Order: sequence, then C-alpha cells, then structure tokens
Amino acid sequence: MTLEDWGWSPFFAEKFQAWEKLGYLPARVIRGEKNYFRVWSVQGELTVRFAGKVRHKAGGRANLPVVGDWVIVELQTNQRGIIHALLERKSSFSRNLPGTRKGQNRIEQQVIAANVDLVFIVSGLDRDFNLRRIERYLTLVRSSGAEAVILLNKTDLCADPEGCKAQVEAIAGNSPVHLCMARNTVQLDILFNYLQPGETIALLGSSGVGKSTILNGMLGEERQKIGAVSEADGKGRHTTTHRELILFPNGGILMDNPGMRELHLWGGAEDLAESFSDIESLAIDCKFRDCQHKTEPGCAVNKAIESRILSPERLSSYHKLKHELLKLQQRR
Ligand SMILES: Nc1nc2c(ncn2[C@@H]2O[C@H](COP(=O)(O)OP(=O)(O)OP(=O)(O)O)[C@@H](O)[C@H]2O)c(=O)[nH]1
Ligand SMILES: [Mg+2]
Ligand SMILES: [Zn+2]
Repeated sequence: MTLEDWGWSPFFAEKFQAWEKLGYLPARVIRGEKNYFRVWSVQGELTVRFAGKVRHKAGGRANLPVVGDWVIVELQTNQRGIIHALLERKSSFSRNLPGTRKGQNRIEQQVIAANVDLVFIVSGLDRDFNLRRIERYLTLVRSSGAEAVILLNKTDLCADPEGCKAQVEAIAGNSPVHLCMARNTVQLDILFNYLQPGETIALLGSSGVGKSTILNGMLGEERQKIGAVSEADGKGRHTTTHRELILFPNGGILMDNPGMRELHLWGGAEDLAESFSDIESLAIDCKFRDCQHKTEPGCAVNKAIESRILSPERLSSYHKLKHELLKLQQRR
C-alpha cells in the first residue's frame, strides 16, 4: 500500500513540505473514535491522539480532524502517534448542527467528512423514497465540491422502479441515477465504474437504506454490520455508528457513514444554483430581476408550473431550502 492508494496527491504533498523537515509523517484519518483516531501512514495503521495545542489552535470544531482528513503525525512506539496539525482540505462537506445553549438557539458548522471526490446518495425505494430529501442531499453534495451519483436501492420492494428513477432523473441535473438491489451483488457491477485508485467515494443516506449492504456487496465480504429496518416505521436502526474509510484491493476508497437523522444545510443560497439549475434558468425570463417566484406578475417560474413544465412541490422545496440558507447566512 502507498499513500497514493489512500488518496495522497501533489495538492497535499505541497502542503506537507513544511512539516517534512521535522520528521513527521502524513497520515489519513480512516476512523474516528471518541478520544482517538485510526490513521493510515507509510508505517501502517496507527492509533493517534491530538496534541492539546491542536485543539486549542483550531478555534472551533470545524478545524479539528474528521474522517478523510490528512494529518501530520509524530510517530511514537507501538504504532501510536500524536497529531500535530491538519493539512488543508481539498473539499469537505458540512451540515448545520442546530441546538440550544443556555436557552439560545445557536448554529454550529459540523464538518461531516473531508477530501471526498464523489458521493453515492443512497435512497431506498421502500418507505424511504422522498424526492425532497434527495434534493436536500444534492444541494449538500454540490456545495461541497464533490460529484454526486444517486443510487435507488431495494428495487425488489417497489412496484415501479423505472417510474421512480424517471422522477429522480427529473430533479438530478447532471448526476447519474442507478437502480439496484444490493443483496444481488451482480447489480452492483455498474458501481465499479466509479471506483478509481486514490479516489474517495462516500455513501450517504438515511439509516436503513442499505449503504453498508452496498459496501459489503462491492467488497465481496461482510466487512460492515447490517441491521434490519423496523417493521413499524420502515426506518433503520442506526447500525453503522462510525464513519470509516475502506480501501478496495484493486484501488479506490469507500467511506461508510452512519445514517443521518437530520440534514440541515450549511452554506449559502448560491449553493442552489446547481441543484436547482432548472429553476434558476427559468428565472432568467421573470419580469423582475429580483423576482421571488411567489406572487409577482410576469414570473416565468410560476408560468412553468401552470404549463406543467415544473412541479409545484419542487418550487416549494426550492423556497424552503433557500429560506433555510438565507436564515443561516444572516445568523452567521
Ligand atoms: N429488500 C431489500 N433489502 C435490502 C436491500 N439492500 C439492503 N437491504 C436491507 O436493508 C436493511 C438495512 O441495510 P444496511 O446496509 O444496514 O443499511 P444502512 O444504510 O447501512 O443503515 P445504517 O448503518 O443504519 O445507516 C438490512 O436489513 C438489509 O438487508 C435490497 O436491495 N432489498
Ligand atoms: Mg450502515
Ligand atoms: Zn419569478
């Protein structure tokens, strides 16, 4: 195994130069535990902690290492080490972690993962199927700089998979959409086209959609634990609890992720330009430059709804996400 297998590239090598003289090693975070990380370096797998000053200097959670990051490690004995710094990220995706502190609503950026090239957005064709959620994921992924591929899994539980696929294609822009039944691994063959040496693909989606089943199917071994979905509400039980990078023997890296309960966007309203490019290009013909596509006269977007070119649900999803992003922008 080489660093390149794990995604090392000239981008990181350049940032690393300053540290090389100190005798430190670059390493990729492959799994995060509560108080330590598992990383991969040329010395193999290591267990590392970070130096107190790293936490101190970070000045916020967004600057602390997450799975996928490249870190600077000082090697100790027994495959242990200390993280001294985080190398600049090529890309990262974040969500807003809303919460309250002392009764005040607060916002906090949570970096979910770093240096991801491509995301498989996985959706189940059972009760999980929800176009609006897919739009939300697409906005998240596009704002991170990664590419998206949509996987509609569990075709065996759906009466009309092709019909669902067509609905998703209508909102997916340039992202490819594939149908699969993960338990039948032959159906996963097409996914190998996306696996490239040194490139990282993250599996994202709600709990129970089959992310870990897809990973195991592609790998050909029961690497990740699989959990049944609840009979009562069709939801998963959060079987995967850790993000983890898994290297494929013939090259390529897959990141399994826990199912996300809530997905609040982190970014700006401009992040909708790609995930809602259909609406944004219709808007060019609105009478008013600052048309909000609500009740304004001469609104080309609402006209598209009347002529059934655009669905009203998609427009209200656009309004909702835009509102969420604008509110976030104001509060930052
Ligand atoms: N019927 C059917 N079930 C599937 C398919 N793929 C996965 N499953 C089942 O769906 C359930 C959830 O699968 P997991 O792979 O654990 O789901 P996950 O997305 O990793 O879930 P979390 O780890 O909780 O986020 C398991 O019972 C799988 O056997 C499929 O194509 N068809
Ligand atoms: Mg899982
Ligand atoms: Zn308009």
